Amino acid sequence: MTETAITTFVDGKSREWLLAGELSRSSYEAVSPAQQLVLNRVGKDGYIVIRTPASICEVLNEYILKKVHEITRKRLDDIGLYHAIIDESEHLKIIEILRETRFGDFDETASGWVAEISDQTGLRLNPYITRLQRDHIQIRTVRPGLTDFNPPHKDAYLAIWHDVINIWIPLNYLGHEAIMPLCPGSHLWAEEDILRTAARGAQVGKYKYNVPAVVSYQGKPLRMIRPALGPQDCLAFTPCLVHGFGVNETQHTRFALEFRLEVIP
Ligand SMILES: O=C(O)CCC(=O)C(=O)O
Ligand SMILES: [Fe+2]
Repeated sequence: MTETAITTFVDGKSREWLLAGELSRSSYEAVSPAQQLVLNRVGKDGYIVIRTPASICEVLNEYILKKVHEITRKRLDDIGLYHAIIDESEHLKIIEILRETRFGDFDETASGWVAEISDQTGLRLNPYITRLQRDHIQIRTVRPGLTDFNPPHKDAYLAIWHDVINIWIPLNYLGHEAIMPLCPGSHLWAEEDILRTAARGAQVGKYKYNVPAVVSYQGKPLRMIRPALGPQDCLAFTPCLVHGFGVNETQHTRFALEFRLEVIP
């Protein structure tokens, strides 16, 4: 497989990474009526900062500590210290299990979160994603100094995400250096100016990704920024926005929650 050295900027600082996968110019079908509602809401940047719904961080911190204990019998008080006590084989088991998290694990509390996000975005939202035939609530773990993060991507290249809004929530706020990077306005880029892999066509290190990796725009490296988020904030963004490459430049493990909500036209 072809391996290409890619340069990506985050807040003006360049980083090199190796991508295994074939690259070609992008194309994309027309946005769905549901996605059009998201685009109307997120404006020219493609994302908005909203307040994190009450109790999410608390409930999810508890949930992670409990799962880590169930799987490894190790007791952790602060999820930020995860990397210091969990070894690689335990980590692989943990992420496998965390991948199976569902809204149902949080009962009625999760409906309250959806209602708060509906209120703040002014969109009618439903956790059940018709094209996926289930809900999507995913805990992402990025240990400091490791390549646990996904490559820059647009989730909307996968049809299952055509009708959703993405919500990204830091579960342990570690300041600016742990916020997920994105390219403001990239949802408006002409597709033929984007170079990317196909679905299931990207491998970075030992990880393979379903979502296509985006590597350049108009023949130039991506210039990503970490948006300004305070401790009580989260991001609501269109899946057509280029984001990811969440290098963790802190000394702690960064846990974030991503969930996707279907937009009802
Ligand atoms: O947490 C990250 O760095 C990536 C999250 C992501 O790709 C998403 O929320 O869609
Ligand atoms: Fe994503």
